[in-house]
Amino acid sequence: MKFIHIADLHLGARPEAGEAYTQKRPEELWESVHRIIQKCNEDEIDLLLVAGDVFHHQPMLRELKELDYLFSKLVKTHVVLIAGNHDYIKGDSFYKKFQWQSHVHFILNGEMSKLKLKDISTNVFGLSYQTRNIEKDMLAYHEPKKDGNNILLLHGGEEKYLPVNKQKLASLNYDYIALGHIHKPMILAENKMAYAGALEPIDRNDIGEHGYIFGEIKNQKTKIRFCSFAKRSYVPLKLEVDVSDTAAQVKDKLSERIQEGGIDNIYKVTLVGFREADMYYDIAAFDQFKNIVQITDETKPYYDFKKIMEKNKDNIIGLFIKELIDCEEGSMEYEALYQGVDALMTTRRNEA
Ligand SMILES: [Mn+2]
Repeated sequence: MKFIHIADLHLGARPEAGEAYTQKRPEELWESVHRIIQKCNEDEIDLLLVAGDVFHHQPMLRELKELDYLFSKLVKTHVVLIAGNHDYIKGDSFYKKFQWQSHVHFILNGEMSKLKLKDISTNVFGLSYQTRNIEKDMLAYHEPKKDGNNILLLHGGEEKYLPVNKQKLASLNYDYIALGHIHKPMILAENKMAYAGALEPIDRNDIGEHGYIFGEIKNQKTKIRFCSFAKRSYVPLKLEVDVSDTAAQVKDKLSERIQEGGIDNIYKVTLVGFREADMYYDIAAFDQFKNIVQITDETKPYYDFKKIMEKNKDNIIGLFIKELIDCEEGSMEYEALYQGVDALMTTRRNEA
């Protein structure tokens, strides 16, 4: 039995993705689901698990129709979905009465339920959020009966979002536990329990790779692995600036690094290192590919203490440096020297 486990599709979300991509991003979330469906067909997947937060908000009826249409392209794959905290089954939720195609199974129940898929001899256990939060651990931790493959589908696992005892969970005799809610993909128990992570990163904090979990249960043994699949990633990029760099040089260095990392990705840039004390960067101009969502300048002005001391023999700056210049680089005294000179030089620059 081959399965693909995805989670946190957040359809309907509008992730910030830089000037270049923000507009297309909502549609890309849908395209990714479409690509997963093609993948299911190519790899002859038996079961597609969707571990909650299918939609970013209460789904509209037309959105459910769109999704059901995409699922109609599946050739042999069953789909099992649950609602998470974002798309919980509100009183008037369209989820309640929606008629999915026969191979699409939405577990609407707020209590743990069992869905039997006879033709692939697999049971999927799960529940859907009926409210924005689930404060209590709702799991009974009873072992499923061994009448086929048993899979547990859950959304949450942290305070206010279905807190569960993960160790206890992993010790139960499920063949696989498919988790959603945490956007970072994480295998919590080898070949047993995993967060698929958001299929596509949804905001700038969803850094790193995103995709799905592929799994296979064969002779009562489960094997899983994470597969990278997202169209774009949020990439943290630390750029070391050299004291001899001009602003244009820094800009070129940054462009090079972004091209290496792929211009399709979205960047969170931090400039570090030392710059000339009177160097000025027009940070906005550094966003050449319009794919930077954050740029932080943590560079520090460089001071040649000896030179400054000699030029300031007769004033407080010179005297201050003289006091501390023999200290070891990296020591507390050195830090005091740097901070002191920086404060004095900044004051002087501002007065000039
Ligand atoms: Mn969630």
